[in-house]
Amino acid sequence: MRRVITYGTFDLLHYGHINLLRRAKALGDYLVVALSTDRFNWEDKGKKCYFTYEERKAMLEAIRYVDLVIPEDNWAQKRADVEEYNIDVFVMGDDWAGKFDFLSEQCEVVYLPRTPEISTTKIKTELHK
Ligand code: C2G
Repeated sequence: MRRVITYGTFDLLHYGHINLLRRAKALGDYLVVALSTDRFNWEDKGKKCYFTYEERKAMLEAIRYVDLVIPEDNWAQKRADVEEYNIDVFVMGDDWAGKFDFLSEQCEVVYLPRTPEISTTKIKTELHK
């Protein structure tokens, strides 16, 4: 059983997120999503989410590619998560390319091309017009 993990905020869930989750799952048999908590988003990522952690978690759990959702509460938990969840593959969109290469001592590290043209920021901006 190849176990995959990815991290993110996944606010205003859109097809770019789904494309990432689909490709991440295709790299293994079991996909863990570490979902940024409201505290982590606001205090460490400067992101104010539209949906709460519980709402974002419920939406992710409804996606066929997602097997488990865990909280991401800090930048430093990735090494421990990889060990705790017996992760074989760490996946992120390539806007993070290179940033998590240190994990390659513990597991494969894969950066997937982002889906162009869509982002939560773009959705918010265009809806605001
Ligand atoms: N993504 C994508 N294509 C888009 C938008 C997002 O492939 N058009 C990917 C991102 O690259 C990321 C995932 O979807 O891998 C989640 O995106 P965000 O919710 O924006 O995650 P982010 O804020 O980058 O959080 O510790 C890591 C951070 O928690 C990552």
